[in-house]
Amino acid sequence: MGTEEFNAVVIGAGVAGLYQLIRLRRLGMSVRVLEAGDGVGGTWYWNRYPGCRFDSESWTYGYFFDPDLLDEWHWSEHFAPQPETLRYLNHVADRFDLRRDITFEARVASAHWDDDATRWTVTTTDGHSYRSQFLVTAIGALSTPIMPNIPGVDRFRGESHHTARWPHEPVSFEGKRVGVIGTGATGVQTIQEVAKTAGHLTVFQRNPNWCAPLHNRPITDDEQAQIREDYKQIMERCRQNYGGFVHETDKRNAVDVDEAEREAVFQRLYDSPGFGIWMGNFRDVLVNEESNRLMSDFLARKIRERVQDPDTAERLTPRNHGFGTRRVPLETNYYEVYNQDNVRLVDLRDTPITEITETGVRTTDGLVELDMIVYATGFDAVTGAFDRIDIRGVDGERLTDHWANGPRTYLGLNIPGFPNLFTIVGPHNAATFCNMTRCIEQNVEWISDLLAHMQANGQERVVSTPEAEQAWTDHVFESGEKLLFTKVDSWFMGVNKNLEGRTEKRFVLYAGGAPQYRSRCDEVAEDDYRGFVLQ
Ligand code: NA7
Repeated sequence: MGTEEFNAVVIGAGVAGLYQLIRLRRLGMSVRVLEAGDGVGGTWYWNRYPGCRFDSESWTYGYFFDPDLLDEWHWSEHFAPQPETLRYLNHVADRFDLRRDITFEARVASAHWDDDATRWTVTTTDGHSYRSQFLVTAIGALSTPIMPNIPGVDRFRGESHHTARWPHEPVSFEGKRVGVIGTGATGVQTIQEVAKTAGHLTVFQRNPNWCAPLHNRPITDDEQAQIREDYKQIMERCRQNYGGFVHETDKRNAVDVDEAEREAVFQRLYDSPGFGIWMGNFRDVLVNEESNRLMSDFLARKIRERVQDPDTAERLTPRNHGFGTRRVPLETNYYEVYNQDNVRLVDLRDTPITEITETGVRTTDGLVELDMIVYATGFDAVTGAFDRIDIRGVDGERLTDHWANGPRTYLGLNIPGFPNLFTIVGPHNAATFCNMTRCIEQNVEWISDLLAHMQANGQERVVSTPEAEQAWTDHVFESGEKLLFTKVDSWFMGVNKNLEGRTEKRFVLYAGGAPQYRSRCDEVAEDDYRGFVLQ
């Protein structure tokens, strides 16, 4: 098989890969996008589980780079469901005629750098190879689903699905005995939906999370018109917000206002749509233990109000971490599900799962017989997709070796020893903790500007220095120090108990916030790409 030559190879045709393709074309580059799925959409292609939808306001998640695109697309709901987002990304692919540069069902196995030739050789699992001067990974932070390390996982003879590998055909729960394992953001969305039709639903919960109401509703024509009119302000608000959301942080500390006022703010946030409760709360809620406890107590009261059985309410209330220190699932009648006769909560802290059998899930309390098991057990987050590609840089250095003690990068976008490689939403990049498209656009535009700069200066090779990497890694650690989430086990901190060697916390995110990240990237560019060697 011959090797095809391109100026750039992009891995992944999700939100990041599609936009990167558009921008590389504008630089006159020949580009090949390699996509494992048989369609575009990335996250929104793979995650077809029931109830999957945005937790970002739809109108803040779409691309902002093209005013005509903004003008012509109508989101039907404030928090659009997955099929609509997938339609949107397909629309983008059609509108910009992107498919002709994408190879589908092409899963990348390796990417090796040849320093003499200044070329990457990228090989797919089916044996095709591609050579390019530049390589951009757009492989997602939550794209490597993980099954639980429970004995017998392959033995179950009924239907079973991981939420991130959901079938393309409709799945019916009607009258079935369904078990859902996992109560993260995905589990919560799934449970709400499955409970509507399942004959019986058993939720296997290891740890509860602090959930908050989504308050979704259709977008009326008047609202649509208003959103269009307000786009400039919406963009600016997203630019200012820590996580790229439209919400504005309350400049006050929760501990500095009196109880009545604090309670009123918490209630207003609880009654408001989206992540306002997380991203628009008092500024100290995610850093001050006392403020965090006040918020958590408020939510614990809400759970007790909404769940009829006091024992179940207690089991649904997190006791090992405070509000917002793990990803906040947004919900619609999630807690009320536990008031239904056809739903039972199994608390795995008391009765752990011992095995999956041919017919169900066995806990220390006995066998729960099931027709279907849904695994909402999450991902090998942030570094998982990188670890599954054999990426080698100068002198054959493996990226997995470079990151053996945790990721190290410059700006979360490049790694010393790995020239002409850019990692959109890579570890230590603000995009890992962001209203994704907002940070992805920043990543893509910054990379594209650097490539334009190289073209203008006749440069062929770019790589960051070890000193720049060290300084950035130090900054990443420092920027997270004060945040309470760094003390809690979750995928934010690289903990995954299903994977060997991943029980200890390690920094995989950038916690300094999107605005600070953007200004640091801009400073680097203005300072002649400080920290990079351009040749
Ligand atoms: P998460 O947030 O990683 O949640 C995974 C859930 O699965 C969580 O409740 C886990 O419990 C549970 N889990 C994982 N392994 C097991 C085993 N072995 N036994 C029982 N329960 C288990 O993944 P999501 O898909 O919900 O969300 C990922 C992100 O996608 C989310 O943050 C959004 O940004 C979109 P644990 O809490 O570890 O005890």
